[in-house]
Amino acid sequence: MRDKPTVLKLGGSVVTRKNEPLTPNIDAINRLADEIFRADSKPLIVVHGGGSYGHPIAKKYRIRGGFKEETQLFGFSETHQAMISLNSLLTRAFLEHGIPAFSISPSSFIVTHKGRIQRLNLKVLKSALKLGMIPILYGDAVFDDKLGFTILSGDQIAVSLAVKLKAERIIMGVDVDGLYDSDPKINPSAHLIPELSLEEYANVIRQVGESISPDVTGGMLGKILELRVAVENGIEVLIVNALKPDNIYRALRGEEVVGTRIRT
Ligand code: IP8
Repeated sequence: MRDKPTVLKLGGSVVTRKNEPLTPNIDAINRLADEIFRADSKPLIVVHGGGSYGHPIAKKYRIRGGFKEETQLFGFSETHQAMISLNSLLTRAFLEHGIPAFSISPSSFIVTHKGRIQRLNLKVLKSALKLGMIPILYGDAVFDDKLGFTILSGDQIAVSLAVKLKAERIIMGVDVDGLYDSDPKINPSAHLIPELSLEEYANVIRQVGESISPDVTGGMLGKILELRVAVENGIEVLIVNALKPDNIYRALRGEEVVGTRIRT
């Protein structure tokens, strides 16, 4: 067992079917559980996104913007429950594939300030890691000391944990091959950026920000903005397509894999 942990983020568009409400991608979940088991890379923390579980409910009740009226309380709780359901599916699949996974609910140990994580009590997580367990967390509906409540993305959790625990690397499992110079879902001649240094960050952010369509901006642009802090802290980031078989296995093993590698 290495001593520096790896943080693996599995995107919501990987573990759910993004356009079908409350529909998990069971095939992907089982395949990823098998890859994580075979890779046997510890210490490991897994964080997953909301996809078609958390996002539609959070949007319907306008949870991200904070508490405004009482009916939202139901939406806040429903969003959290949807994420618990998705997390249960993943945790169960992991256990059945021989991974000693342990589910940890972010809203029970994180309170944000205007949407940002201020402090983290890492006691529970560290105890699980010490025993050789694999904590599995998720983007969640959390309490916020200014907004009342908000949505905390799995990306922010992954980066925050990686920085606090001095992780070796963050592997971002997404539904595209990595970071492109424009949106590959719209522009067929978009180029994959295989390597990115901190120096090139500003340029790439400008380029990606200008070229990407507004509805996906939150996606990849939000991700690389969030990941910057990790890179500044010397943590290597690898963005790979987790829908392609064996990519996560190879990334966890440190083997060659198509994707975008970001380092200082
Ligand atoms: O999919 C947000 O996490 P993300 C999860 O990582 C919810 O942005 C609750 C919508």
